[in-house]
Amino acid sequence: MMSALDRETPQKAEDSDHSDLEMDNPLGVDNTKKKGWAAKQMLIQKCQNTVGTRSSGKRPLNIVIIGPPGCGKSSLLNTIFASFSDESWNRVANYGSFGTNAKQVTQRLVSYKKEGYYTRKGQNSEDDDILMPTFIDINGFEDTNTPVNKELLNMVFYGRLTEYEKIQDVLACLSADGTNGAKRKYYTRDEYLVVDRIIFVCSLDPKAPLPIHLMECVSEAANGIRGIPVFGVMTKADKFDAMENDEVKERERIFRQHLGIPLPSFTRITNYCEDIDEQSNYRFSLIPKIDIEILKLMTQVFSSLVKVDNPEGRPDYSDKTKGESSESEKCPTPDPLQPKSPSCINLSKLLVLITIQVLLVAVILHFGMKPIITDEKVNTICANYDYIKSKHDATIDGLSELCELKDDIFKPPMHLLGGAILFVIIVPQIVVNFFFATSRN
Ligand SMILES: Nc1nc2c(ncn2[C@@H]2O[C@H](COP(=O)(O)OP(=O)(O)OP(=O)(O)O)[C@@H](O)[C@H]2O)c(=O)[nH]1
Ligand SMILES: [Mg+2]
Repeated sequence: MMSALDRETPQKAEDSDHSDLEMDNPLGVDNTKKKGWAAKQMLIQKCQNTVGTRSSGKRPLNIVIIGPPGCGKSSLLNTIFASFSDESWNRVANYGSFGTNAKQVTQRLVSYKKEGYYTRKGQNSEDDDILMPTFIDINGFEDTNTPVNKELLNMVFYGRLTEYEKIQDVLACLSADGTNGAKRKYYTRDEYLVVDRIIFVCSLDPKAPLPIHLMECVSEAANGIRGIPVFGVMTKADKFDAMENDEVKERERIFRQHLGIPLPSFTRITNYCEDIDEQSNYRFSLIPKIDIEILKLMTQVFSSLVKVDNPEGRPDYSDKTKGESSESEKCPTPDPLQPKSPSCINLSKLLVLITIQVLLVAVILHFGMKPIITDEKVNTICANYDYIKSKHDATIDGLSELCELKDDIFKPPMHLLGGAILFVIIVPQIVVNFFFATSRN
């Protein structure tokens, strides 16, 4: 069995003058002659040894990538996957989907398990079960350090969201039903991917706003209960250099400060992207110089010396409204820090509803039940008819009956009136309850 180091030996001699982007055989994959290939192999081996194999009884690490829109999260994932490959870069994670105003369209949780990105074998045949981590790509976090954002981050960190779950749906639930409503929905599920490492990504571009509030929020949520190790990655090192640009240097300092991370947990990288090679030749080959920077970071991220402080620690999942009256089930306890639930019927809304119902009843009575002829007119007609009848001793079919029953005509039809009143009382209640129920789901 040829080890990774065995494979390196002839390559070391060939790590010669070739430039990083030079390819002898563009479509034939000939990475072995590039500078840094041996170092790349050594780092991959280190990562493999660090994560271990299935026989260890451990589960693969779950690593979440978080950062502002368009900072290069998905590109970083593709670069990580490429750095573990001996062949070429591939578009595994969908990147470049953000709009020009850096506002993302859909925000979902997408995970990349070993089977989806890792093709290498281990050093020995029994290493085929190498526990390569699962990476989680997610976007859609606002640059705020609010209880809502922290709750959202906790849901991600504690495996409460499932595959392709939309961040907007969770936010809508949090704002409609409050923290307790969201707990009822998300914390009663089985855990999906409980996060073991967080990589916070941000661009080195000094023109892009630094998401300092989100960084603080991530740092606080990470340290809250489990103590999840945080790493900081700054992208676009191909364009921005802290050595040459004081603005970039200051940006790096603020980035690390707000994340609260030591220097070994920080790195600046260049992703495989069109900017470094317009022809995207890396689709057929690799650039070890890029891979090495990423792999160096991965050795730190995977390291067993970097541990989750309290692996079994979980937030308080208990629903504070449980055990209270059934009314509290319908209307979650208002959280003073949360925006008020629009679906929650409070006293003022109830009064408005009753007022509307009373007005509707009055309108129905006034217009709906009003006869089209007044009783005065009917009395006059009947008086005239009586006079004519007595003079000419003649009757008109129907008119006699009409005049006999004229008092009943002006009595309101109680069955219709009762039905209409019931209608205006019951229907608005049903409509309001319907909206209340749907907004809770
Ligand atoms: N020059 C340069 N461009 C980069 C780098 N990393 C990413 N980009 C570019 O930045 C753009 C955004 O990259 P994405 O990976 O889609 O960013 P994202 O953070 O996943 O974006 P959202 O998922 O929309 O939040 C793409 O056009 C990338 O090519 C880098 O290191 N250097
Ligand atoms: Mg993305």
